[in-house]
Formats: sequence, structure tokens, C-alpha cells
Amino acid sequence: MAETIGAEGRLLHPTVSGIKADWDEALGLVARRFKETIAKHGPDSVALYVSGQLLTEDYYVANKLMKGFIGSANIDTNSRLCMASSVAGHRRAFGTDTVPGLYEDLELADLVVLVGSNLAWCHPVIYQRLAAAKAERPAMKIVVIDPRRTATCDIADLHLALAPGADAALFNALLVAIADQGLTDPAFLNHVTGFEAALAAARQDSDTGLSPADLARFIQLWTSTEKVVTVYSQGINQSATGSDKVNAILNCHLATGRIGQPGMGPFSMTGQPNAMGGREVGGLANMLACHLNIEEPTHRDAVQGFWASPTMADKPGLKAVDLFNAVEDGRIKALWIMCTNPVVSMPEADRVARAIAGCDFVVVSDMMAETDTTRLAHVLLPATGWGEKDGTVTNSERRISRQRPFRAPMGQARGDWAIIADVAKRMGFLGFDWTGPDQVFAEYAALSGVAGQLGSDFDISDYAATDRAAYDALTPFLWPANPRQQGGRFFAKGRFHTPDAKARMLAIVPKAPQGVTQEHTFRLNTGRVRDHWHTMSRTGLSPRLSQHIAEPFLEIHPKDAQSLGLEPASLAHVSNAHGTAILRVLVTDRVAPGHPFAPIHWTGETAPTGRVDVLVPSIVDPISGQPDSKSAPVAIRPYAAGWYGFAVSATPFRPDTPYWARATLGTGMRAELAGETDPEDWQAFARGLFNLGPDVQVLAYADNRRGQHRLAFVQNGKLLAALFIAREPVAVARDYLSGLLGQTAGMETLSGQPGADKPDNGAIVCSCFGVGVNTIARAIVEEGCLTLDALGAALKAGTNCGSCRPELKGLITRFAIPERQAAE
Ligand SMILES: Nc1nc2c(c(=O)[nH]1)N[C@H]1C(S)=C(S)[C@@H](COP(=O)(O)OP(=O)(O)OC[C@H]3O[C@@H](n4cnc5c(=O)[nH]c(N)nc54)[C@H](O)[C@@H]3O)O[C@H]1N2
Ligand SMILES: Nc1nc2c(c(=O)[nH]1)N[C@H]1C(S)=C(S)[C@@H](COP(=O)(O)OP(=O)(O)OC[C@H]3O[C@@H](n4cnc5c(=O)[nH]c(N)nc54)[C@H](O)[C@@H]3O)O[C@H]1N2
Ligand SMILES: [Mo]
Repeated sequence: MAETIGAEGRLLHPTVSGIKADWDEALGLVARRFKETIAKHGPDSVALYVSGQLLTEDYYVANKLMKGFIGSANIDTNSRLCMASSVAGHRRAFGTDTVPGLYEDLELADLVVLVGSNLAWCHPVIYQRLAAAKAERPAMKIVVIDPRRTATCDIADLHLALAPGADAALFNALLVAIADQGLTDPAFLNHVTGFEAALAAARQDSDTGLSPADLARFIQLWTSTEKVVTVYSQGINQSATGSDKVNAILNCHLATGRIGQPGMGPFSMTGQPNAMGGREVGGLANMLACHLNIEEPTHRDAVQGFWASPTMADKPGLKAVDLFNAVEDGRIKALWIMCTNPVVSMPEADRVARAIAGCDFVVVSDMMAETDTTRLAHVLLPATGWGEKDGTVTNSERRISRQRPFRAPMGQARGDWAIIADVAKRMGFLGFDWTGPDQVFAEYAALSGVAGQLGSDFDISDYAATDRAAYDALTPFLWPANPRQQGGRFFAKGRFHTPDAKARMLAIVPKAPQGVTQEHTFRLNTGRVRDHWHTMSRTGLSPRLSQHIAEPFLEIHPKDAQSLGLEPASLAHVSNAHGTAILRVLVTDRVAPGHPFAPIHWTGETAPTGRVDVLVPSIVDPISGQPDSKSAPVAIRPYAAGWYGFAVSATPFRPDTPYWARATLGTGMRAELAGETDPEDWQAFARGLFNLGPDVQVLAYADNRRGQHRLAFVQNGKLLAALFIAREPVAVARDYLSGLLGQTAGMETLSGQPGADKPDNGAIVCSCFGVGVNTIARAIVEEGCLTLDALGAALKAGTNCGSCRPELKGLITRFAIPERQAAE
């Protein structure tokens, strides 16, 4: 297996049952097993589970194979966990999944409302555009609606820390105010049905958890500002009532006609690079292609005719959660997972892992060799990664652009579209013999022309004649792109994609989130942190990024921490009927009592007890099928650690302790450890942990009474590894020790702290330039850098991607205060 893994952990060759195989053998096996399974158990006995990180061409080929040739719609995507509620909300209101506005609307607006979106950390480029617009035009107002005080609140005029899940109640209250103040747009309401029913439903009282003053301020801002953009993301989508939340927002924009005009409209912010492309191409189990409807016979016939395909799925397939349920109970017998890590990212992740492990035949296409999901595959297929991929993607504002490769595929990696097409050909299907992604794109554009004739808004038929040269020269463009319509916004003049061309306002009755119980009294919120991407398959390897936050954690309110007896930096045991996690305690009033928060990024590879999706129940929105990933009922108690440890090593190591979390460093690897009972001999334990022979010299310090043990392993005077053990959370200068690896080291290493002459950089804040918190604090206090510009000039901190700027601002406030007080 070792030779199939590249230096960066890349998968370099196909494998079959863990053994290196050639493409021919691996693809032949996949085609044969899929064909046999279909012949014996029917088309619905196989499934594809794909991803918003695939390119549009990959998605198109997967969808064509599954829906048009295998004849089942059992193809779903991780976008089900991400955007499905927005898709459902759009389709219910507009008739199609169409984002009406453009990014520039965020800059043109006088009020930008960010609901359940941590733009500062998750969409830093758009956030910087917004921050710059506000700096230029301070009259512009920004409101953040999030139970948590996030980094995005930094540029907000108002932060509404609403009760989790209360978004529909809030927008209902807004709709009532709009109606009662006579602020509806009567002309636009001619393009809308359902206003009265929506208003009647909105009048039913329900609680938002906000103070009357905050509520009034928000309503006053929204109603008195014409140019409003309401941006929403996972705080809205990932909910058992996600679709209703989306429609509650759309209702307010429809009632006021604030849609599809410069600086106005609802704006669903997508997550993954090609979440939107997947929606257009029909990557979801309940869509066809080009916004066509799988339940509509004329649509099915048109697509089947275009594909000249032998069969056609005639009903929606299984959505992600149901799909893995079907894997679990044996209805699905052959499964192909591409470009996603469901063992980490799906709700009830432990059950999903068992389901995949029990499946007769599992194929995984991934760029990495060792993920929690690749470990369960019978056949592993190496895909090209970022920088190698060749195709197109669509962003949140419907802009299609090329991703051009700038380096050769690593090892034998191939584009996903080509892998799928090869399997299709081996299954005996015609229509998969493209020579490049340009031909796939041209075919897709031609199909969109057929869709356009049937009334679909997704029509990019201007590009139907794209050849390789045109494809390579393709500049980013907005859809639609056809003789009738080019780019722009949608719906300013109505013309919705419903039979009567009118939009639907929906009667939304807010529902309280499903129950916390006497046993599970906390509601766990989950989401993203700035410097990690998803299950860290990308960023886990990047030393600078993984240092910023090296460990999974639980943000918990001081009151909760106190009543539970949780000390800062100790470990919390978080559990419910579905699973258990152990997370580092971070006491903070950024979260509300009862609503702790944990990030989603840790895996079996980086911190096995840090996988938060083992705690998330499979509760889904009944309309969209999207799981409620942001409010898992859990019980919390202190984890009874007998000892805590911190370890660094110049060579990678994988601990085997009850708790561990590791992170890659430029100099090697570091890990946090904990366990309940002491091993017999700490030195033997350390040598086992770091895989060091008896010849490596050890420097040791022990205080058995206090349970302290410090061990440094040295060869030729250079530090190879070190381990620090204590009864309490280990207090050593972690970044300093990490920097000592490979350096000359003596007994002073055992203090775990730098001498007075060696300043400690501290935890990294600016990942781009590796600037740590201590360095920044010194620049603020000692050099008087009291602005972002001054810090940037002195340290370069915050001058590249800018995503640490909110944190830098926070540090300026924190460290500048004593100075100012002293001056007064
Ligand atoms: N650094 C980084 N950036 C990313 C990603 C990443 O992994 N790392 N992933 C990308 C992807 S795929 C996506 S989908 C996007 C996601 O981008 P976002 O949706 O902005 O990110 P999240 O952190 O998932 O959730 C946003 C916020 O929803 C809040 N929230 C929780 N419950 C509620 C609620 O009931 N109501 C409201 N109003 N808010 C609530 C959370 O507290 C959280 O701050 O980010 C993308 N960008
Ligand atoms: N509790 C909770 N759970 C969540 C969320 C949450 O907020 N809370 N968010 C949800 C959301 S919004 C999302 S988008 C999902 C994300 O969850 P996943 O889809 O599991 O995300 P990744 O870790 O990015 O997995 C992508 C995999 O594809 C591989 N890969 C990358 N590029 C390619 C390629 O070109 N081809 C192939 N074949 N493989 C490739 C990577 O190595 C990696 O293993 O998580 C969801 N789960
Ligand atoms: Mo996502």
C-alpha cells in the first residue's frame, strides 16, 4: 500500500482490496460488479454519492450514467447536507432553484442582513468586499443574525443572538410589520400569490428569544431601507425546518418587491466551490438536469431523447440520509462515493461508517489515500486534485468559470469525469466517449438549449459549439447565456417559473427545534473555523494552517462550564444515544448558555474523538431532506482524565490513547493526549509513541507525587521528540517546543518554556505569514501598533488573505486597553 501514497498523502494508483492495481483491472471490476448487481437486484440496488467539490463536467457524466443509463435516480450529493433547503425554498417560491441577485448587490445595498452565515471565516473574499464597501460608505448597515457572536459581528451594527432555530419566527414578525405599516409593494404583489395566507400564519405568536428592543431595531432597519440584501447560509439551511426558514425570508422580499434589483434581494450563499454547478446539472436525487424536473414526463422524454438513452429514472432517488439507510439495510448493494468523506460529515456518522463497512461493494474515488471513508473501500480510484483539475464550476451568483490545471496529475490520478465515463463504457453504454472535458461541457450546453425550449431558465446554449480552443479561452460568464437572455438578475418584473408565472408566498408556521430531554439538556451547534476546510483532507496537511487551531474544541458559556464543573482547557465528554466525543473546553460568552458550539473539522485521522457528526441525529427537513446539523441534543460532563499530555516529534506519529488530537507542523507533528490511567513506564510509553529505538538518548524529569513527567529524546544533540505529562492540562509553550524540533537541545528543553532571550511567537493568528499571538501582542504593547495598518506594516500580519483581520482587531482592543488606561 505504501507505494500508492504520495508525499502529501495523495493516492497515486488504483487499489483493489488494498493492493495496488492498474486502471484496467480496477475499472473492469467496478463495471462488472455494478452490472451484476443491477442485473440481479434492479437499478435501485446501486447508488452514487457525490460532491459539490466535483466539477460540473464530472457531475454531468455521473448524472447521465445514473439517471439515463442505469435508470435509477439514486445519485445524491453532499450538497444535501449543505444547500438542499435553499434549493427547496427557491423551488417552492420561484418554481426553480434560481438565485435572483449578484455579489455586487452586497456592495450596493444600504442594509445587508447576514442570517446564519459566518461570512468573515467562511467566505473571506466576499466578506472583504463587504467590509470595504462599508468602510467607504459608513451609512451602510450590517446586521448579523446568529445565536453565536462570530467574527462576522465585527463589522455589524447589530448582532441578534436569537434563540437557535427561531429564524422563521423572526422573519414572520418582520412580515407582519411590513404589512401593518403598509410597506408592501402592491404592484409587485400582482406577481405573487399566497400573501394573505402567509400573513395570517405570520401573525401567530412565536418566540424569537430576542429582546423587544433588538427586535424593534431590526424591524425598523429592514422596513425603512429599500435596498436590503438578506444573505443566508448554513444557520438557515441545516435545520429540520430549513426550507420553511428560507421561505420565511423569501416572503419578506416578495411582499416588498425587493428582489432582482441592484442592491436588493435574498441571497443564498453556497459553500463548496461547485455547489451551484451541481444544482444546475441535476446532481441531487430529486432533480433532472438543467433545472428540469424528474417528475415531469415531457422533461424526462426530452432528456432521454437527447441522451439517446435506453432507460430513464422516472422518480426521485434516495436523498443522502435515506441513501445511507438503504446501504445499512442492504437495499443498496453497490455504492460509489466520489469526492466526499461521509464517515465524517454525515449525521450519525458512526452508523454511516458501519453501513458502508457492511456494504457488499464499495468504490471510493478520492485524491487522498487515507481518509475515514477510503479505509472502507473495496476499490480505491485516484482522482486529480486542486491544481490538476480541468473543467468548470459555478459560484453563488451563477457565474460559470474555468478551472484550468497548472500542474500534471500526481501519480496515475485521473479526472473524475473520465473515470466515470470509462466505467460507463465498460458497462456497455453508448454516449460516453468524449475525448476531453470540453466535449462534455459542449454537450451539457446543448442539453441546456433543449431545457430552455421547455421553459427552463438554465439555458447556456450559446456555448453549445464550444471546442477545445474556445473552452481553453473561456472567460467567466453569468448564466443564462442564450439568444433570449444574457446574465443579469432575475424576477424584478416577476416572470417566475410557475405555471401562472407568479411567485408563491408560503404560510410558515414556526416550529421549535426537536426536543432536548432531561438527559440531553444541551443543544450542540456545529460549524466551521477560519483555517480548516471540512474534514481537513486539504488543510490538515498544511503546517501553517493546522497550527492555528490544533485541536477540536467545545465553546461553552461560563455559566454552563461552572455548573458542569468544567475547567478551561480541560476535556469535556459530550454524548447522546448516537455517539460520544471528547473535546477541549473553551469557556466563552460568545455562545449562549445551553448552546455550546463545536467545529466539524476533525476525523479519525486527526482526532478520532473529535468527530462531532457522531452526535448529530439523522433528523431531516421533510421538504429538502437536509439534516439538522446545528442543534444536536447532548449531555455534557467532565472527561475524567487521569493525565494530560503534549507531544512533539520530528517524524509523524499516530497516538493510541483514549484522547488524542494531532496536527502537522513544518518541523514534524504535535499532539495533545489524555488518558484515564497511567501506563506503567512513561519512558517506554514515549518510545512506543514516537517509535524510537533504545539507542536514542533520553533527557528526563519526573515528579511522581505531582504526576509530572517530562521526556526529551535527543540524537546527535538535536531534539527528535518530547513528551510532557501532567495531572492537569499541560502548560508548556507549544509553538516554542514545535520550533525546537531538529534543533540543538539540552536539559532546558524540559522546562517547556523559552528562556527570556527567546521570544515565543505564540499560537498562530495570521496563517499567511505565520505571525503568532505573542508577537502581535508585543507589537501592540511595545511598538504601539494600534491599527490594522500599523500591525500590517510592522509584521505583515493580516495583509494577505485578510481573514485574520477581525482577530487582529480583537487583539488590538484587548492589549491596547491597559496602555490607554495607563496614559489616562
Ligand atoms: N474556513 C472554511 N470556510 C468554508 C468551509 C470550511 O470548511 N472552512 N466550508 C465551505 C462550505 S461547504 C460551506 S457550506 C460554507 C458554510 O458557511 P457558513 O454557513 O457561514 O458556516 P457555518 O459555520 O456552517 O454556519 C454559519 C453560522 O450558523 C450559525 N447558526 C447555528 N444555528 C443557527 C440558527 O438556528 N439560526 C441562525 N441564524 N444561525 C445559526 C452558527 O452559529 C454559525 O456561526 O463555508 C464554506 N467556507
Ligand atoms: N455537524 C455538521 N456536519 C456537517 C456540516 C456542518 O456544518 N455541521 N456541514 C456539511 C456541509 S455544508 C458540507 S459541504 C459537508 C462537507 O463534508 P465532505 O463532503 O465530507 O467534505 P470534505 O472533507 O471536503 O471531503 C471531500 C473529499 O473529497 C476529496 N477530494 C477533493 N477533491 C477531489 C476531487 O477532485 N475528486 C475526488 N474524487 N475527490 C476529491 C478529498 O480528499 C476529501 O476526502 O459536511 C457537512 N456536514
Ligand atoms: Mo457545504
